[in-house]
Amino acid sequence: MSETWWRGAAIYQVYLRSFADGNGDGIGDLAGLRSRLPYLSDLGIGAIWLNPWYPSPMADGGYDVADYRDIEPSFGTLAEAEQFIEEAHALGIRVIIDVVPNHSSDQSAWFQEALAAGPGSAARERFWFKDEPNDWKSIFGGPAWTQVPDGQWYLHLFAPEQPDFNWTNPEVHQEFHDVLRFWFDRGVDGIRIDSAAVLVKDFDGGDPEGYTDLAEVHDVYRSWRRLSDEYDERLLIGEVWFPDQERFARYLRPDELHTAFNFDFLGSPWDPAALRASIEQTIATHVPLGAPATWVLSNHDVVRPVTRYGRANTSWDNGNRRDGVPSDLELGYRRARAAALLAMALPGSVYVYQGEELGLPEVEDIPDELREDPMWHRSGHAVVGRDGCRVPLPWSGDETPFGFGTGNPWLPQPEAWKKVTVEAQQADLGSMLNLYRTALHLRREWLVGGGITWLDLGPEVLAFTRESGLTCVVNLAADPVRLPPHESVLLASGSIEGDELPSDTAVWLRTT
Ligand code: TEU
Ligand code: CA
Repeated sequence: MSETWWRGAAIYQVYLRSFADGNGDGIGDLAGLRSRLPYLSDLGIGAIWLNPWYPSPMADGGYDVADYRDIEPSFGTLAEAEQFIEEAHALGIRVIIDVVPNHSSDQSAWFQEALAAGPGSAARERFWFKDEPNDWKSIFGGPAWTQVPDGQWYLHLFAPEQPDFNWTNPEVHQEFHDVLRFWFDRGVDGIRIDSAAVLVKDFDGGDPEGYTDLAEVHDVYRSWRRLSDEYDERLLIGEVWFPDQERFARYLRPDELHTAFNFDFLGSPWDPAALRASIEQTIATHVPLGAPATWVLSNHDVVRPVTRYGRANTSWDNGNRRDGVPSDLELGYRRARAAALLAMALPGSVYVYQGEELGLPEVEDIPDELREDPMWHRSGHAVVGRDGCRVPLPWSGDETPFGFGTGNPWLPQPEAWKKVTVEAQQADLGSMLNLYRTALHLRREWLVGGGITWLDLGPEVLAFTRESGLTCVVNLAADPVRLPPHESVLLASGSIEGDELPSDTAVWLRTT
């Protein structure tokens, strides 16, 4: 099998409205991203995945797409997006965009047409309009149905501003084929498929989750794979949240998606047995399929690792975010550094969510009136939601907006972030940023291809060797552990004294 770029890539996730603001309106945009491409190139990443960049009323941070063939005006223009793709390519960086096939925006042309055309019309058949709703609940809280003035109800698994498409309608299939072509023709290298497992619905089975992983959803991805195979080296990556590895694996069959996010690893607690089990299970699932594993520690939906790993319960659970649960951030930071070296040493591709490389914690004190996440609003304020991992990045300087732009950022940045700006961290050899940068560069040289061989350094230590001769050791025990024989230390997440690796520390050793 040929080694395509995505098999071992380090993929950097850009949440555009919080990355860098080029025009001073407080919202990140393409101009800001383009101006920071040298930063990303220097960091050593191979690809960028951007969250949705389409015109959107932003009821769910852009996951309510009004037009799949254009760019959100506050982000820039289609011409700028094309320039960005070209500039990224010139730096050897691939571009992955987000496609949202489960739902659109209530402001999309199709949904507006459906509202106007009325019950029984062909336009309504592109969505799920019913005379009577069932008892399904929205993933963001509240009912999954909203009534329109003529009395019909439409389905939205997420916010009411996100009506679900009817995937039994061939027009919907055709539309998304056209959308994929539209972007592949513009040089996009990959598609991240949002909420990939919930497209197909079964209203008659009486199952309260009659939308999760229905057999027909695989037909959609088989046809997408045929389409992407007409192009050169394009990647399809699915957002598939499943504890069940067998069902997860079905998305990675050779005629379906190339990869899917490894949320099992993300959700694993900072515990040696749990992490080892997750790694082994991941590899066991992927190897027979010939699909590369992905290693993910964070994204725009989950509490930042520094905060997660400093809590008493270090696992991640979508249904219980533990917002506001106290965290020992110093401990969390140490562990997040070690976790980064672990994730980057494993075979497959690795995802880095913007700000992870700066060691940013979750921002937990956003004033309620500034919160935007529909999870917060739809849950009746019972769930704080995801704004805390979406705060605009600190780039430089001593006060907000910390070089993010010139205007007031759309979410406030903590004052303490003056210590963790890109500028401050660049000057500090021991910073998280320099750890990530060094690791990402070493990874290109040392960590391509092959599997892992476990070393036994006791039950509380994760240790494995890659075919290149790099050995990764992570100490999850309370006490230091003696390092195995090695030629040199390539990189460590904390200070090593003699041959002793301290608790919650990881090291990359050269062993041959
Ligand atoms: O997330 C899908 C999903 O199932 C989420 O609801 C997840 O369970 C939630 O964020 C809890 O952490 C995708 C996107 O990643 C997310 O940002 C969108 O809000 C959602 O789809 C709807 O498009
Ligand atoms: Ca802007």
